Amino acid sequence: MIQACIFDLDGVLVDTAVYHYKAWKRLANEMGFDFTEQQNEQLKGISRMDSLDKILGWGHQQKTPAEKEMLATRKNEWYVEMISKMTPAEILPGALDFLKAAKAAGLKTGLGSASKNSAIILQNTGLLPYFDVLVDGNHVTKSKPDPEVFVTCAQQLGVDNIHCVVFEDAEAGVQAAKAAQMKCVGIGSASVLQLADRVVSDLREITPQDLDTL
Ligand code: G16
Ligand code: MG
Repeated sequence: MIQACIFDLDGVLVDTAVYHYKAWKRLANEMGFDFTEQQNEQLKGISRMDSLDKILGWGHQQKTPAEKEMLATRKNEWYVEMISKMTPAEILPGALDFLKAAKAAGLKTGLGSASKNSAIILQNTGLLPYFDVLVDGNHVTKSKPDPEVFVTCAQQLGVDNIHCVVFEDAEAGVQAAKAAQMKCVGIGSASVLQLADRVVSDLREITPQDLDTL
């Protein structure tokens, strides 16, 4: 019996990947190289520092830990400037209705995101009141595919892992959910999210009542 829903943020509730891409691209361009939107796919769901390491690798750049800190901070300032202007219009299709329906069905709700900026995004889009618990990049030490973010969220919700469903758009996130022995609904392409129990294009395609059949 499913008792709680744990949502990833970027790619599930909102599309912040476009802002991450713009900010990382600006940083790469300043260093004299570029990367494609297809390469950007590999940054979805992974932490800020892991993203920077990948990008520096693509540009064949060697940086010291202190330089990396500075670069990540610069990127984050540009990113925060963009997400500060987000509005409820940017909530992905079906996400708000699903959250309302989950609450109405008596399910607990949590956020399990790699982002250290989740609170401002939820605040600006008006999604914050729909969450019982927020666990994000500020509260965990290990990134997805490690299950830490989802396990911590379930603990704070007071629900056993096996009674939780995770909603994820990234392969690393689906792996994290399965490593935590949780059910997982993949948002996106079935060929990428093979480990998910069910894959949908967006949250319009599923209702809380469907979750017990996963
Ligand atoms: C999101 C994005 C990732 C990003 C990560 C960290 O994860 O998908 O691309 O690198 O957050 O974000 P920040 O730089 O804001 O801490 P999720 O888990 O919400 O999909
Ligand atoms: Mg995501």
